[in-house]
Amino acid sequence: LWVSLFIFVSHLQISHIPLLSLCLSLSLSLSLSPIHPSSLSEFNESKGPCLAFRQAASVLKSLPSAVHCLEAIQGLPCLGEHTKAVMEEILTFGRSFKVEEIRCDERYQALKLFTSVFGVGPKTAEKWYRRGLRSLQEILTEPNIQLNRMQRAGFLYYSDISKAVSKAEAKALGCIIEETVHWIAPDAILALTGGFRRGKEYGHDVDFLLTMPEMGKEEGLLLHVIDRLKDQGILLYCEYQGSTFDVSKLPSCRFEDMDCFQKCFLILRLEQGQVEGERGLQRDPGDSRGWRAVRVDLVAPPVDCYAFALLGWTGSRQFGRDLRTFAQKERQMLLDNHALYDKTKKLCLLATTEEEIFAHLGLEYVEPWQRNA
Ligand code: 8DG
Ligand code: MN
Ligand code: MN
Repeated sequence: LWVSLFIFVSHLQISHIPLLSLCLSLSLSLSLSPIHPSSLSEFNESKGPCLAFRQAASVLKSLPSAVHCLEAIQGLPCLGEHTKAVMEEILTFGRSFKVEEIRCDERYQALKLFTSVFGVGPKTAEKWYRRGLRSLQEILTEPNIQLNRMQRAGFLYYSDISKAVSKAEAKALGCIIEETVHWIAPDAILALTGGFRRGKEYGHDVDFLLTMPEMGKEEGLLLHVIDRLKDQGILLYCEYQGSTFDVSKLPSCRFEDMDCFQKCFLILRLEQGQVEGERGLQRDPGDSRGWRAVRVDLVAPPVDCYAFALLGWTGSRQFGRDLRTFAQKERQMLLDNHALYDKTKKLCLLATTEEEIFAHLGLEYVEPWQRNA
């Protein structure tokens, strides 16, 4: 959401104001405030303001040139009254006062800060805010606060994992994961997913999908990989989730990007010497450690779901959302990370590649780099 709102305003090409935080505040504030009935009508169907802003950002992002006046966006879809009001303010005054007001809001600032910690979601952030806590230091020194394991790791590696991961760092991690996976199972199938598969220069983590060519063989793989990373001394944190996959529950009607695959959320230690272009370099003069902590996600679907999982985990979130909506509304099909179900034919359509999924949907293949909606 934040990124898309940033994109939304950045397409107005006004660079002298702190656009990112401006957008963050408006989006978060709107997402947290109860939706007034009158504002509901501004947004198609039951989508909240958050989703509406994301869609608006996506539309503006796809335009061939910058928007300099509101007339230029006439007739475009997904641009509601709220979006237009923000755009108008920015085009007229160079900034949005409503957004600035929210940006200065104490609650907004605290929630934004707290949720920036790995393992802290909106509920925990809200709880801490209600207890009068306002800074990370206060959280750490408050005796009555019990952090879970994930949050402790989040605080411990806070400065590293809140720094963007570069393409070179993602590549270096890709080599480590590939070596580890193939050392365990030479025939394992491994793919980079997430933002880096879409060609992004920076990301908040690095995502991978792994499976085995033979059904069921993937089951012990992920735990082996985790053990091997531990043996190499590079596993700083691991949150493992076993598979909750139940074939009898297909087709899924969840209609979101959650899935039941075996997965793990890791924090790995990446040596600077392993990153191309950074050999012998010291990224931060005050930092002589020579390594950084990086967030890595590994997902291990069974091979018959591989193409669907690849499509889902490649994202972007907005692209996935739009594709699922298209499947349902235009094709009467249910698409998720596991399968594609044809409601008319009452059967699951098989696919071993993403190309086949697009073909089932009657769409031309969309390359990963074109999925940055
Ligand atoms: P970033 O890391 O560069 O910030 O962006 P990203 O790579 O696009 O986002 P991500 O949060 O790492 O997630 C990668 C994609 O995976 C994203 O488009 C949404 C999708 N996805 C699923 N299921 C799940 C899930 O359970 N958790 C997360 N975090 N992402 C999921 O399909
Ligand atoms: Mn990612
Ligand atoms: Mn991820």
